[in-house]
Amino acid sequence: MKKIAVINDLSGFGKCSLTVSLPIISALGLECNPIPTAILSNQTGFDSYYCADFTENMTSYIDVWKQQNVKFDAVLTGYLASEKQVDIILDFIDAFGENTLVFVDPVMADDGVLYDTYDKNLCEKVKELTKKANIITPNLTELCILCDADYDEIIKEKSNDKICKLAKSLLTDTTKAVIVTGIKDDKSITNLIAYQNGISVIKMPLLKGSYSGTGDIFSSIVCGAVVNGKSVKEAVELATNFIYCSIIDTPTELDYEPDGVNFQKHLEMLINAK
Ligand code: PXL
Repeated sequence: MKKIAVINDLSGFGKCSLTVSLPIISALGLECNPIPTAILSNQTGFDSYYCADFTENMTSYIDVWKQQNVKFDAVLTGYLASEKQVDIILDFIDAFGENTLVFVDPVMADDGVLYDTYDKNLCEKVKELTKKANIITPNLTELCILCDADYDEIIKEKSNDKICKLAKSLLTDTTKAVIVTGIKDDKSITNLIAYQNGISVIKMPLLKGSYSGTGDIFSSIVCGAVVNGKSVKEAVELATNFIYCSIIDTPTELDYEPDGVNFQKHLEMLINAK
């Protein structure tokens, strides 16, 4: 069975990070091998949380995998708890990275605001990590951080051309696709894929509110579907549809739903996509 090493946190509530990667990657018929970056009572968007940083344990954990000679078809990274974790991940990619696709979700911020445990220095390290990635999946805020662009200006201008230029500026010989998520206008939400030789635009009707974990669901589906042989565009279409159906299934009165989306009954969509 193909394997994906997922380096992300384990949050008890919030339907995000490893608690979504495990069922989603499994539903896609793949083995999800987790490396926790932190263990939290719940994700940091709740009023309070407890976070146990796993940095000091990660190397011993990975060393055992090195001795076991395992191979991965892909590595997917997400939420990081310290700058040192980037060095640990870079070493992991060097050790396991031959013929392994590297997906970096540069988790740092959303809606123009950094997540609670992120600061400028950690963002600089995330930038370093994205340079090793074959595919990156920033939301619009994270794209602006990666490109040193002004988020407020980008939101005001609402220019897909400008967003596209920023995304293309991150393409390299290593980074073959930049997928920018969550570009909103009055009626729709767009995911834009920038490749060396063009772009693809995947649109969905805009639904009210924002939800924890949708970025993690997105990166898990895109990574798993690409490992299963789908094109990046097909993978993004699958992820976009899955999230749309899951949000519709999540009744909330809140502008921001920290408990995430009810994705469970839609896993069938992923099982059948194999
Ligand atoms: O989904 C992003 C994310 C992942 N993990 C943790 C978070 C967040 C966003 O707030 O707090 C712990």
